[in-house]
Amino acid sequence: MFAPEVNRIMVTGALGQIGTDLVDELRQRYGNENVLATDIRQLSGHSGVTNGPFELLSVLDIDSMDKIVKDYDIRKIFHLGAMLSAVGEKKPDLCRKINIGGVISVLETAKSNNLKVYAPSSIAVFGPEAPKHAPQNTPLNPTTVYGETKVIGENLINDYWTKYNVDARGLRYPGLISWKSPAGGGTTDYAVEIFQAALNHGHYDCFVKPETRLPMMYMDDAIRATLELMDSPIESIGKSRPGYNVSGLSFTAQELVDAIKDKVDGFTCNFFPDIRQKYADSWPDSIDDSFAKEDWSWKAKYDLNRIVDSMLDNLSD
Ligand code: AKB
Repeated sequence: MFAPEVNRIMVTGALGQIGTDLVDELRQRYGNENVLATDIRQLSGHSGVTNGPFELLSVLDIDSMDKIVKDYDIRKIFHLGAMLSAVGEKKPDLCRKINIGGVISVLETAKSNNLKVYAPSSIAVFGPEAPKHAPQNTPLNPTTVYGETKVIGENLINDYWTKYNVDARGLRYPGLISWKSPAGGGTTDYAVEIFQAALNHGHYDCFVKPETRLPMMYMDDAIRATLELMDSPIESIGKSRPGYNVSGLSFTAQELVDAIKDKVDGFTCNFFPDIRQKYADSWPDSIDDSFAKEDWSWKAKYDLNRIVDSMLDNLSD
């Protein structure tokens, strides 16, 4: 079934926004049959990961995870199964359970099967007291439950590395903009939804204020950052291993609207801030990623114009 010489990879949360793009890239690099997509949702004909193996898997079901890892001879896990901020604040108990429990399942499975792990963190680890240009090292006092789960996830990665030598790594993802799969349940989702709305309706009702500035990144950059981090030799990975700051760009909601208006004739946007404004306000405006630059030579490629062009092109096809 598999090519024997390749390190087989498993992705959790493979049907989500990041998973869809990551599985695609991994399968192009290593062959469809060497990348196992898993998700708690059933694979449908519409999802982007139908071209290779798939297993239904709850990230809380550690026995099934262990069995699948053994059955498929998995050597590396990319753990993307998680709940995002907006949904997480509505269901805090479930958010803690899935986000913390999922990381524990993956780290335990990695410990007993000697696997390498990627488990992402987020800019949500920062709280309102952190500097607005967020440094790598600053006290982490998030005010969202989602942010708390990401801080705990980073601590768990550190723990399993120092105590059990599990080579797990993570990035603090900013808001991610992509077209292959819709975003869902996050605060930064407006920066994705707006493109589809602009093309389909010429109008978007935005749920944050026009002056809201957040760190953002195009998915191509995020996938490249993920794989560059994971492919870096262990000696180059420093103390930031559980959550490297990675910067793409930073813009306000109004700046995004203006950039889309330049390309979509007649596009209009109204602003009706809701509860997600509060989560956005608690996060930094931009990110200092000098540790990622120094340790493994990180550099983003996409600016706002390039993102807008690429999003509109791909969504119009
Ligand atoms: C969210 O909005 O919840 C995520 C994140 C910043 O981690 N995109």
